[in-house]
Amino acid sequence: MLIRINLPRNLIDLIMSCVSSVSTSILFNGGTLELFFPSKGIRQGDPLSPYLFIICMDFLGQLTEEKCNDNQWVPVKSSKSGPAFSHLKFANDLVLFAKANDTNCHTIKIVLNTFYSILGQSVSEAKSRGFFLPNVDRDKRELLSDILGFRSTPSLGKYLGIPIKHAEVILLDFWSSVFGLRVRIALAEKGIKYEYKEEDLMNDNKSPLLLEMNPIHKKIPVLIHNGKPMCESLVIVQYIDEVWNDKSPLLPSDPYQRAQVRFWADFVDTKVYQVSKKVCTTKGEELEAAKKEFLETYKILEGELGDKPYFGGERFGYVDLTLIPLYTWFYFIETLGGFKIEAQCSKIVAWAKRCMQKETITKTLPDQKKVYELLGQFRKRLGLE
Ligand SMILES: N[C@@H](CCC(=O)N[C@@H](CS)C(=O)NCC(=O)O)C(=O)O
Repeated sequence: MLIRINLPRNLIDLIMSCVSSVSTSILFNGGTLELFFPSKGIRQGDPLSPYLFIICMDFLGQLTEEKCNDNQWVPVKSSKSGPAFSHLKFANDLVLFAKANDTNCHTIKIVLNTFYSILGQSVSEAKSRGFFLPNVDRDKRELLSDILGFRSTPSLGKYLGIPIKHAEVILLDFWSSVFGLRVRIALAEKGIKYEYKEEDLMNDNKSPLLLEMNPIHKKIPVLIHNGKPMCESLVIVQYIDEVWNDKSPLLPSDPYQRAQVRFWADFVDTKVYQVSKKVCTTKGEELEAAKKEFLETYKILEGELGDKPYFGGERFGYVDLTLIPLYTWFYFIETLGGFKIEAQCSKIVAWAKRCMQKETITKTLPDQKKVYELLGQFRKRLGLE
């Protein structure tokens, strides 16, 4: 490599004599053992090693620049008129930047292979990751990750020990909202860090941010990703599943299966949620009728669940996520209605308990007793108590 970067012959000889003449001995019981010559030359910590490291990394920079000049590697720009950059290097932390296409990924692979073939070291695939911006779809990510030989990641993690804030996620929500909970479960399933902002819905004191981000419905949940807002829990969950698609898939990839799970999620919204609300907000005969309809609706869901552990089959999926927040109302509904859901819908209760064994669910769902108090307050406000 020293020849390849055109160092003068006498300097190369000097460096190589330092590298190859190194000897080591071990201190043992107060004395030194016999000298030996490490086959790989100098060790980490040797005064010469940082200089050699800088020369090597500079060579990698040269290889990268050559490819950028030949237009085989299109670097990334910080803004439309901003400077283009292809790499960030500090010590052994290396970040390469390129437009997400086949040519660029092939070039990166060639550059890394050239670098490592000359240095005699290979890239650690286990320690390397590909990070893609949200506009790169799932298929393309997979294709490009295959070319690079690295797995893709939704987070760049830390650079020089400092977390890289590449995607800002903010959630406007209300602690017990069955709609907001869907989004929080999806974020937990995907392991996404986000800023949670509680809205004061009880006093109808919505924040200016909520009114600006959801001017149509003025409702939570609203997810703001890199400054861009989106509304409606089921829309948000699908967005999360598409953008952070390398972990815990929520919707199936088959179009027909996707249509099916969307149907059942819609059923939860239009039927299960509505009938649960009816139970919570009625009394007397109306309540009795609502209870009956409630159990009938859950019976339909039990039919869809069949013998599967989850609506998603073997895995917790989109329909499970859509429905499980309503489980937080069960204690209130049972107490109010004076009946046990489990007595008639044991499959649903078993399913809910199964979901509750997942950390992402238990850590997200509020305590049923707290929800009980809140729903009781609602009933009082409605003049039902
Ligand atoms: N269909 C919407 C429903 C959202 C919704 O009803 N949010 C309620 C809280 S649970 C809300 O913001 N209510 C305030 C209001 O109606 O002013 C979704 O799925 O996100």
